[in-house]
Amino acid sequence: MHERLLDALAKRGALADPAAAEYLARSPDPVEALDRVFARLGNTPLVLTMEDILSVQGARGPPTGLAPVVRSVVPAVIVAGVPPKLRALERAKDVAEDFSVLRDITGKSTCEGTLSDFSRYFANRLEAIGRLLRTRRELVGAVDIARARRLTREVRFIGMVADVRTTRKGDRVLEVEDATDTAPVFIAQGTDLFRDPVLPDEVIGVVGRPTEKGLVIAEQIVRPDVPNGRTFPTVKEGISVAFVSDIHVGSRTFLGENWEAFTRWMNADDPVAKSVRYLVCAGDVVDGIGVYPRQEEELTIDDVYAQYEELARLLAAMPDHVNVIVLPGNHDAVRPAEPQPALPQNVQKLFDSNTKFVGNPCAFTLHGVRILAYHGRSMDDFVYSLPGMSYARPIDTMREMLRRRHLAPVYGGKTPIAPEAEDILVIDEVPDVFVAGHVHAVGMDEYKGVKMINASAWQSQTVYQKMHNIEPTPARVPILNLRTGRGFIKEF
Ligand code: D5M
Ligand code: ZN
Ligand code: FE
Repeated sequence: MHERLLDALAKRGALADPAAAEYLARSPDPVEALDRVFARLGNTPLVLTMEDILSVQGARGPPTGLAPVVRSVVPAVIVAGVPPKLRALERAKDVAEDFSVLRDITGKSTCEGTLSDFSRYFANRLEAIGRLLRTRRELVGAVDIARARRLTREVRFIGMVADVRTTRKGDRVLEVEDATDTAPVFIAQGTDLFRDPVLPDEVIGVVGRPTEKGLVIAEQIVRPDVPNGRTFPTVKEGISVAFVSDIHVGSRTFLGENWEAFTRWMNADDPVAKSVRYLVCAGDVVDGIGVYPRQEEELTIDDVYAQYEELARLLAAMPDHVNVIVLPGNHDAVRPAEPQPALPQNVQKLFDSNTKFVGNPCAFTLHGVRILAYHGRSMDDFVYSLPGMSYARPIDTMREMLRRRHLAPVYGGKTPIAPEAEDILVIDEVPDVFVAGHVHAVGMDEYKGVKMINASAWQSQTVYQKMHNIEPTPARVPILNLRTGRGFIKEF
């Protein structure tokens, strides 16, 4: 949505449904248009709807500056700034816990990092994503690469991208590999295919024409993607889930006062706050020690256990009926290689029983809603490797992960990956909600029925971020109502 419009809505403690938001965003000056609607409405509604806008346009016709009505083709997406209708809310303390872990490496890690571990890992990735690709209409009749190389008609095959290179003329060649052979796949510059770059180690489907020289000219690159037509599950409990990330307790730049404001709100007599039954913490819950050079200069708590103790104290101040789900990130006290197991017992024992510890990534359900939580380290690789990606727009990289059905496709980049027997970084089942953090920017959107949330941070701009021009949007909490599937972002 229009950023200034979002800000203006937030400043009024407000709220617009998707159609109204899109309608306003299309006017030449959305903020002015919003102000005019509010002025004519008299009092600010909880949720500004299209009906509200139409009602103030009345017989006098549209207020100048407002674009003609455009029927929204956007499905009921989550729109930042839209708290749920009151009747959708229930008191969380009256609702029993319903949480179960579906997929998590904790206690199941087997890899030792040997060469055979690596070949087994990549074979598993190829197999798992290959299985998803084989259901695609475009790949019916796909053959293995050894066979494809002997054919002269149009070929279809599935493989892992072993290499991406640019020719002297500026075209692109992918080396695509399966267990039988490797094929060079040619993508001409200036084509639509060229504008949708392929990452190293992605698993893709190729539809193309072999040339006499042994190249395959790509006609289509097929991604496993998310199937169309997904809908949010039906949940009878009107409870909410709040998402936070990157608390970085122990850092000088930890935003303690904002966190306190969040805690106060959670304990306040607010219908939305009272509906929050779960708090998901998507990693980097403390700043850690020795994570980057000279980190000690930026710490207020220079002992990692003391950092977790402080976090435990902060979480204990949340209402008793709020269950907290904590996954680790790259600053936390577990192995950095992904998938990361849950924080160790000696850390867990510092917390009360309302706090549950899971691995990174972790797929779990809350009241039947499938949630995929991932700290998001691989966003560093996406921003580095994919033109158009930015630290300020994590949602874009999350969409790219969903299209590729993999959380961290690039091996050997900034994201350390452990070669486990099963590649659980593969998004095998499409989640209803996909949450990440890491880049300290808030975001909420929807892609083919999957709600995507980036959970902001509780750390102001660090020295590193200042040097790299990364502008965080901290102290914002995306909150999702499980009954309506709608979310909004609350700023503290
Ligand atoms: O990372 C917070 C943000 O800062 C995220 O956008 C990555 C960026 N960052 C911070 N440190 C580094 C290094 N050393 N390399 C690359 N990118 C970095 P967080 O992990 O939460 O501190
Ligand atoms: Zn962080
Ligand atoms: Fe991080």
